[in-house]
Amino acid sequence: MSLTTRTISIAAMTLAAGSAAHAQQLTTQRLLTGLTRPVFATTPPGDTSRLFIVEQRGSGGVSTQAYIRILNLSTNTLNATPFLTVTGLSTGSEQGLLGLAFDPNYASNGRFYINYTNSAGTTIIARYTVSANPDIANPSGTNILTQSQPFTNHNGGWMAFGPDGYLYIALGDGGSGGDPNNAGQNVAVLLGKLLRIDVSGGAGYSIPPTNPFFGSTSARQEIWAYGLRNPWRNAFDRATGDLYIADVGQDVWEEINFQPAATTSAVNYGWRCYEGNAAYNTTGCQPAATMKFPFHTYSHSEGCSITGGYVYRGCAMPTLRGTYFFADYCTNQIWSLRYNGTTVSEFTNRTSELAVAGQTINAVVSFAEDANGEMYILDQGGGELYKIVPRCAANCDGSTGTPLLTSNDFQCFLNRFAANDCYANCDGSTGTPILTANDFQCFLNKFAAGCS
Ligand SMILES: [Ca+2]
Ligand SMILES: [Ca+2]
Ligand SMILES: [Ca+2]
Repeated sequence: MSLTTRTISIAAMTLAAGSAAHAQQLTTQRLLTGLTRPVFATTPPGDTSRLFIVEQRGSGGVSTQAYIRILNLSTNTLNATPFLTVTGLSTGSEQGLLGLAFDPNYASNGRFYINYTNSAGTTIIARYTVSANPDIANPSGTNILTQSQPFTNHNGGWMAFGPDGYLYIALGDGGSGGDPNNAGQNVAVLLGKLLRIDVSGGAGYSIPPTNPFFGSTSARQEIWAYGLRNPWRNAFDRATGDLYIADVGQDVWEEINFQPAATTSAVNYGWRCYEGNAAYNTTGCQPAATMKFPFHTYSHSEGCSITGGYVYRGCAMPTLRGTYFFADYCTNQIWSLRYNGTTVSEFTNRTSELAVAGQTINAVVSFAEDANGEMYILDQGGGELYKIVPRCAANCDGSTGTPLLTSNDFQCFLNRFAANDCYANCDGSTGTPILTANDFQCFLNKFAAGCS
């Protein structure tokens, strides 16, 4: 069938395909239950078939042990054998295995990095490698960076490689409350910082020469940004390289900070001088004008501990591309917004939209992205993994009126197909070419099935 003929037949079907209107765009699929304190998930670069789920501790019934487990995304099944088992962990509520990052060259060097607190509560960043079996890691790693922790809380834990190929590591202020050791504002220590290191060498790490304190004898050269309390889940926008830092507040304010990709200097995000935009303890502090304040805050009337998410850049929900998701761990609220570096728009509470009858999304400890940019929610309350999906996959134009599906959606699909947009890969194929006549048939089927 030619494209033109198919277009006509598609258009003719718009009259037949009635569907109930739904004003909401999103819902969730619960992919897994029964995980043990899931805390993070990620994938090796370009690996669209698997999601690596980090359990915090208690895996296999052992309190000091954590697994990294592999979910096969084509079958939604977990591998029986963990990818990696980490032992000797500390067991405080904010301790355990906290972070995972795959090397940008993982496909060739098999390297990945984990962030955990050992039995002494010390933060360990360690390098591991995959074995000859792509689903199993070699059991022993090499410590490349350690940081003692004065208190059990505020360990940070997030790690990711930036678009520059350097490893970014989030460290909290060391804990207790109010940053009693003044770590956040002290650039002579690593706590309360975002670090940036070069792990591309044979062993250990080196300092990128473009780090703001490179060559300093008074400041720690690993520091990329400072003035952070407990940056709990940060994210690089995979399209722009902009960095979103969600910093957990002390008593009143939760905050999200924005670092444009072009940033080169050491940005001071304010803690313990400021909590959100409010003065917390300004004794001995630099002027506020030298600090960067969050672009979005919410008070403890709405939550108590922010969980940063990601900027959506996936295929399935094209009208949401560029939308940043985040949540509150305590009140189970999930929000989204857009931020262009100046202005917040489309601020939306997504909580009821993402809820499914009979399921409860609570204790949202992290979001995750797969290699296609589709987004997931890790629910520590039920040990669950949810995927954020369109409520109506054929609603290509993201319309919210009645009816939801119209001829505009066919035109939208055709346009996206012509533009080689991954939304048009309706059948989820992975071969070459990725867009074929099957995708038209698939879209027709989804349209005809309607939406409820
Ligand atoms: Ca701040
Ligand atoms: Ca529509
Ligand atoms: Ca396809």
